[in-house]
Amino acid sequence: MSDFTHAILRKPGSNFHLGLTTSTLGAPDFELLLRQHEAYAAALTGLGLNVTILPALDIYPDAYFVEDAAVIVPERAVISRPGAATRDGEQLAMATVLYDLRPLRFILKPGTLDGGDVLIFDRNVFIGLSQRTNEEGAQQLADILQPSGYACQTMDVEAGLHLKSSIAYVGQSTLLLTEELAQKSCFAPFKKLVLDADESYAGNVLLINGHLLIPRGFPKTRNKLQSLGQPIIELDMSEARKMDGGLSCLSLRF
Ligand code: CIR
Repeated sequence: MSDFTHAILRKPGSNFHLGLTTSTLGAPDFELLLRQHEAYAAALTGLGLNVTILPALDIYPDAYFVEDAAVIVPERAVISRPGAATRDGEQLAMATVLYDLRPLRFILKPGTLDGGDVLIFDRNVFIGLSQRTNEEGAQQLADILQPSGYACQTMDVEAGLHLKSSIAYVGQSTLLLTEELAQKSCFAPFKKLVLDADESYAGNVLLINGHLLIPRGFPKTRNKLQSLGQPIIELDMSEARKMDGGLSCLSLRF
């Protein structure tokens, strides 16, 4: 899926620094995060998307990483069940937003699933088993999507927070991915652009309506992506990165 008409974002709250992170990049700056978030929203608007920005949800400091709360396909929205205890509840706030937009299904206990572990393009669904997504959650998602014609495969996430920390679909049957993921047999049918190890953060990019949104500051990845001939938009992601977030995490696109 790369043609979208809508995106849902949530404004970061001023207590966002209380969110989960493993980063050692230093203390994040709230004002700068807000500016980067606004630039992100403006980029999506500029690509023709109708962008909804939900208000900050202070009881869940990670809630602006809305991608984790749901998986949206044309047929339905699957409300996730976050694997991190401090995030469990964000999905219910998102369910109230998606209720009018799609028939809802829910990942249920003991399943856990974060949207960041779900890579969907065309009718392919790759689900990462991570610290956040367990086998039960992955199986529930597969059971929900397979009847609509989605081919679902699961794999272990051996590095990074989520599967999509290390892989993105960039169009033209091509994946941008780490060397480690490039070895997996499930990705054999696709063309590959392999990330340099020192630019692995740039594995989280977005293909939206024929344009690639990429994080600023990763010149080797930018050069690789230029070979595809699609317009590239660079966005500053320094502050979300300090909270283990990437470009895809900041929106739900559909
Ligand atoms: C967390 O650890 O859950 C947040 N601080 C970051 C979530 C990033 N989301 C994503 O990659 N989809």
